[in-house]
Parts: sequence; C-alpha cells; structure tokens
Amino acid sequence: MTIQSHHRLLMTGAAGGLGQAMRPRLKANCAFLRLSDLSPMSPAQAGEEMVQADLSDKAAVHNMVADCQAIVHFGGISVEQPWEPILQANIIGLYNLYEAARAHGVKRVVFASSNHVMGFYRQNEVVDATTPPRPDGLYGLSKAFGEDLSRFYFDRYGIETACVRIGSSFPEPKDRRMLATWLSYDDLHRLITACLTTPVLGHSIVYGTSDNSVSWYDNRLAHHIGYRPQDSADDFRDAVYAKTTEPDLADPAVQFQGGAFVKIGPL
Ligand code: NAI
Ligand code: 15L
Repeated sequence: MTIQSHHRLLMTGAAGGLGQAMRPRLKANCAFLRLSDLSPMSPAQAGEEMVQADLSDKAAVHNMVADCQAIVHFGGISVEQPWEPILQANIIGLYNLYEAARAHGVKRVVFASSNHVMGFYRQNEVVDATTPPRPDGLYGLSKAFGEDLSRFYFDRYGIETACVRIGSSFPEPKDRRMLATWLSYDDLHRLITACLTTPVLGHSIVYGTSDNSVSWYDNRLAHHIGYRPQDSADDFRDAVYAKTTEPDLADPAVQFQGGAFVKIGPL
C-alpha cells in the first residue's frame, strides 16, 4: 500500500514533541511536507518547507495553509494552562485553521484531540465515540470545542476530520496510568496514515492508543479508518510496576481517566 496520499501535507506543531517525532515519518506520506510552529524549528531538509506562524494570526494561518491538500494539526497548547493562551491557540487558532482550510480547498484534517476530552470518566468505565464528553479542564474543554468545530466544518463544508483522542504519546509509558493510555510513535504514525488514506473518513472520533491490554477506550466505531496498532504498553508493564508505588485508590488522579489533570487548577 502506498502511503503517499497527498502532494503537499501541512503539519503544525512541528517544534513540539509529537511534531519532531512525526516529521521524519510523515515525509513518506507526501511529496512536500510543510512544517509550521510558533517556535523555531530545525532547518528545512529536502522535501520540506517551513512556515513560522502563530495560530492566532489569521493572515499567517492562511499563508501557512495555502497550496496544501491535507493537514495534520498538532499545534497549540498541549496541557492545562490559563484560559488566555488556550483561547488564543486552541479556540481562535483552530477557527483560523478551519477557515483557511475552507478558503484554500483543504478536504482532510487530522486533528490532535486528547483523552482529556473524556477525563472525568472513571478508569473502570469504557468510553466510545458516542459517549458524551466530560472534559477535565480548560485544555480538555478546548479540545472538545475543536471536535465540535470540525464537525460543523464537515457538515457544512464537507471537510473531513479525524479527531484523534491521543492518550499518552511518548517514547515509553512513564507510569501505571500510561499502561492504558500509551501510544507509541510508530503507532501514531500508523494511525495518522490510516486517517489520511482511508477512502471515506467523514467526521470521525478515534482513540489514539497502542494495543494495550488494559484500556478504557472502545474504537469499534472507528473501524472504517483501518487503524491496526502494532505496539503495546504491556511490554513495559514489569518495568513500570518496579519503578512506581502502589496507587492510592482514594486519589482522584487514580480514579479518573484524566489522571492528575483532574486536580489541576484553577491556574
Ligand atoms: P507540544 O506542546 O510539545 O507541542 C505543541 C506545539 O505547538 C509547540 O511546538 C508549540 O510551540 C506550538 N504552539 C503552541 N501555541 C501555538 C500557537 N499559538 N501558534 C502556533 N504554534 C503553537 O505538544 P505535543 O506533545 O507535541 O502534542 C502535540 C498535539 O497533540 C497537541 O495538540 C496536544 O494537545 C496533542 N496531544 C498530545 C498528547 C501526547 O501524549 N503527546 C496527548 C493528547 C493530545
Ligand atoms: C495530553 O493531552 C497531553 O498533551 C500530554 O502531554 C499528556 O499529558 C497526555 O495528555 C496524557 O494524558 O498523558
């Protein structure tokens, strides 16, 4: 299967953790990879283009999106923060991105949503794409807004979006919660590739985790995307148990899916 589905692919958030991890991988998905971030990025290599831009700057976002056929959107505030930066990057910034997508004819977006849209469900509950959101903070709330905004742009303008509710995507799981939420970088790339290549994406919600035995996410309603994880947090279980202490079951960070995020704030 060829994974090069689009001529020019835009990836925002290129200076961040996932942006840096996906940058070399996503070059296989396109002829030209356009990279964007507010922060400085390492210099362009063959097949790459760089556009430094603030998502809250409408004109800059239009310039960033022009001539691209699809977008992988990682840019924005990625943890709980005060309202003002979240408003600028994740609310106004996302509106600017979709308006630019509409204006420039972009038809497919992979939106990095978050497990924190669902953070106030308990770790013994299973959630799917139809379960009502229960964000665990302003950050999770901004991702829920992004999911609704992208649904509107699909219903009204036909722009397809995969809202990927990423669990915890890091080189390896850091704690016991991440044995359920972990998503390897290679599986994230597999998931993005599936979102970019599936014939009909529509507006879809998909949980982004590896093939972890312990899970509170049901991806049954995302089968049409064709994502098959190949890694598993299970391989790290013994090491994580050895370096972490017995969980306090009375602690909300242990009870709820959002972990420590449910206790943050107000900031
Ligand atoms: P990160 O914080 O390392 O990267 C985010 C990037 O966005 C940064 O390079 C930052 O400079 C850029 N950015 C922030 N505000 C901006 C603005 N106003 N204009 C332009 N760029 C701006 O986050 P990470 O871990 O790489 O996550 C990427 C995306 O995936 C984020 O949207 C995050 O919410 C989402 N996500 C990540 C998870 C993970 O486990 N890494 C889990 C769930 C969601
Ligand atoms: C997220 O949404 C964050 O972007 C990431 O840094 C992690 O905190 C992750 O969730 C998580 O829940 O582990």
